[in-house]
Amino acid sequence: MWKSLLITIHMAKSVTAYIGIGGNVGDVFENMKSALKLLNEHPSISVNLVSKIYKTPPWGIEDQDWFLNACFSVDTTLTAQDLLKSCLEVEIALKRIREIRWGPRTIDLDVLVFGKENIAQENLQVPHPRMHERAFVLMPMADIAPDLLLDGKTISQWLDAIDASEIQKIDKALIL
Ligand code: A4P
Ligand code: MG
Repeated sequence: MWKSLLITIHMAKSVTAYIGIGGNVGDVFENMKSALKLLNEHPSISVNLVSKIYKTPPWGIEDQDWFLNACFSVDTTLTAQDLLKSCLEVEIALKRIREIRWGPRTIDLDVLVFGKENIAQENLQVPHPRMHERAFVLMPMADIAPDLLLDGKTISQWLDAIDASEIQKIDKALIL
């Protein structure tokens, strides 16, 4: 029995995933720290690399406060769907209320990349379909995975192709 348990544990495949985190309501820095801590407490998720934090102009709906954004990688034995579920649970724990798409929020967690998987399900699209056009994703992703390939180009190449001039690095670090 112990042998089969050990084999089962050994076989659980670990995947590296990248997650985007951001918000523009309340104490976003504290919410980001709490989100990372909560995810890292999950027995099947370990937070690995964490980017710097950036102050970013609102994308999509421009008439709202600027955001703080960052990205981090996790190693996980969860499926992509279960990782998304854990992210949504953390958003709820941090009082995220869903009102307007692209609107103000305390915290948003987006699964950007999940290993080499391409997922096109109704509730989950990975790689995140809009990440290569967003400076608020590419800038922090370039801190932790500049050479990661996305649709034939690296994160650095995608970042070079867009205007990221308004984005400001802030002088605070996300540490677990
Ligand atoms: N969903 C599908 N794919 C994913 C994925 N890869 N990761 C679904 C996470 N969720 C995914 O999301 C709606 C549903 O998307 C989820 O229930 C999930 O099943 P949501 O967080 O409720 O809504 P949303 O975030 O308003 O919509 P959406 O389309 O996810 O928007 P984005 O792409 O997250 O953009 N400007 C700046 N500067 N910084 C930001 O962080 N964020 C947004 C939101 C807009 N403008 C921003 C920022
Ligand atoms: Mg979202």
